Amino acid sequence: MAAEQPIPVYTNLSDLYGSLGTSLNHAEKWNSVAEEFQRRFGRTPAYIARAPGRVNLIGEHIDYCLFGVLPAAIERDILIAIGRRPNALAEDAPGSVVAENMQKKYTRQVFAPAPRRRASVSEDEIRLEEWQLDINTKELRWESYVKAGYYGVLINYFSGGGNPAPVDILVTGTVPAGSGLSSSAAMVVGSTLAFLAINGKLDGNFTGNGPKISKSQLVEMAVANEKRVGVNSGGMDQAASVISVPSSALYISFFPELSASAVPLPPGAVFIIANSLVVSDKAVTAKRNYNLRVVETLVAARVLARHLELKVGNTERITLREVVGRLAGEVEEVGEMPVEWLLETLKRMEREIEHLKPPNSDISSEAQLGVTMEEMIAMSGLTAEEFQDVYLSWVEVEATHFQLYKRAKHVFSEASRVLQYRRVCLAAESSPSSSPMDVLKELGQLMDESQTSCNELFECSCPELNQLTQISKDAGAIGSRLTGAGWGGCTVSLVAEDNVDSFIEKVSATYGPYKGLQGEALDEVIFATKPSSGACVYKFD
Ligand code: NG1
Repeated sequence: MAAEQPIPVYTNLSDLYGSLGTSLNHAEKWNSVAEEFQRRFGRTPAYIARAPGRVNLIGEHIDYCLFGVLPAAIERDILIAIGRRPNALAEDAPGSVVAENMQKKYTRQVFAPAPRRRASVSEDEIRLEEWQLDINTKELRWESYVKAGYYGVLINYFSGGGNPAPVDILVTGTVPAGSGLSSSAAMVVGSTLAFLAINGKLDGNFTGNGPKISKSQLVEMAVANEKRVGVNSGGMDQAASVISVPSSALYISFFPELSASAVPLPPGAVFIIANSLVVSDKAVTAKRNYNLRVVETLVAARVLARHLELKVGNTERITLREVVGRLAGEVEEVGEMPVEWLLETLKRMEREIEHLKPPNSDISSEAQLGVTMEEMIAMSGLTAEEFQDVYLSWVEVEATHFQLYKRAKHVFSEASRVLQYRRVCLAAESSPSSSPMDVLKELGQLMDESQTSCNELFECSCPELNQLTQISKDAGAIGSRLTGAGWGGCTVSLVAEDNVDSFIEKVSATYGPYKGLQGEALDEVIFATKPSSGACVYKFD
């Protein structure tokens, strides 16, 4: 399975470029980071780690409910060149880092992990806390993501002894920040890989022996590492950045465990990313947006489980995917249930969600579908204290009404759309006789339905994203939707190969914020992307 493969380490440029699927512009980028490293640090780097951003084709806000999603890695990526500091001075702290960034606005940073031993705690705790790196989650800076990746390497590989190498690193990247293309996951994956490579840890497991670190192990580390910058993400971004393969989307399922398989995309399908230029700062709006949705979907799961008389522990935070599994009698040890069975159970759930509407109320409009905190606690069957402990003690949320019905309706329908999208792609591959345009239309319709659901039920769109998807449809997109968390950021549109230029031209001329943009500035905000391969490392001689 794709996720169990080792991380590719290339020593030969033609293998590297071949694996990326494209050559020329990639070759230039890799050369320029190596040359710049040489110029700044006086020697060639030992490794360059690459981690791509991702675009989610379909399956929004369902990864943290443990339903499968369908992202693809994009060509835009983060490259991190790294080299041991030769002749490290005696006073150099172990594992100290000089970090530079090719973008001028990100200034040079020097930091070192501090060994931290606390005499009063148990042996286990000493090992876990042995290294300390300051990451201020209230004020994230570019190097915070570098530190987050490094931290995981320190904790996993240097807690039992040994000193990490003092290094110089140079970072460059083309994934726009804060736009739903997972620049943060790419930074953290890239940094984790660079520090693993330079410390000789790519070749073994946590004990330094045994098989090479697998892609799924790197994903697990990167998810844990990203939590250090305060993001409780679902795992889609890191998995897409690490496991993706060219020309395909990646079906990633999270239950009963992380697994990933390539879904070949139909020939002639081009995905165009357009940035709405609305910046949504997830950390700032979390209590009304992202984190509130996480809590609403979790509470909806408990209420449904209670209504369906499924067994759920009082302190358990059951997810909507687990409710579906328990209802269907899925045996976790056997793996994910067959797709048809899952689709059928999802259909049933779309009926059961009626029970998430407010009790005893006469609902005449969608706006009244939410429940108050008191109603929500009563529906959960928990005491107020239990509810607080399980659902509110770890996260801050703010709402007068909680939209359990709408959120669950989005999640179940979106989970079905992912499975249908995947089925259409797989069917097109196995019967190439089907009309290519019909295939694209089926995919486009699922993307459009996803956008409507994100807008009306999950309420994670915004006026600009709605406008941009509409403009995209008018400009010839077969389907168009927001991608990533939403509330700003990018859209992804499915466009037939022959229409790409006219599509970009029309959207650029119509979407207000693009007026006046030309050349590189325009390429920055609207661009076609080919699904690219996942993270890798290049090793210099
Ligand atoms: P963005 O904000 O696009 O990186 C976020 C989450 C994903 C997923 C999507 C919504 C993070 C780092 N990522 O993506 O896991 O939940 O929203 O589908 O929070």
